[in-house]
Amino acid sequence: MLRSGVAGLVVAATLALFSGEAMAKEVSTRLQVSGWHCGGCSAATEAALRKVGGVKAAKAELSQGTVSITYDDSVASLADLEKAVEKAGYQVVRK
Ligand SMILES: [Cu+2]
Repeated sequence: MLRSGVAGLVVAATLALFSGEAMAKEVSTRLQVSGWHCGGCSAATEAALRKVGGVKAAKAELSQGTVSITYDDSVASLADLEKAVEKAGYQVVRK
């Protein structure tokens, strides 16, 4: 009785974990950034973005002047990402 109760709890916790993951909405965006001069600039921008809550990945393309970001849009907004880029000292080019 006790044993099956514990097993049931473990199953419930596992299910909750999986459903929580399925509910997180991951979206990707690419921002055009100006003000980069070298790889240090793009790396600093990536690092700043990765510190934003909800951001899963940030990958800068120095030659393109872009940074691709994957984030959970129930946690972070596009405005949060732009703010992080600007706080790092660069500008987001809005098309
Ligand atoms: Cu630089």
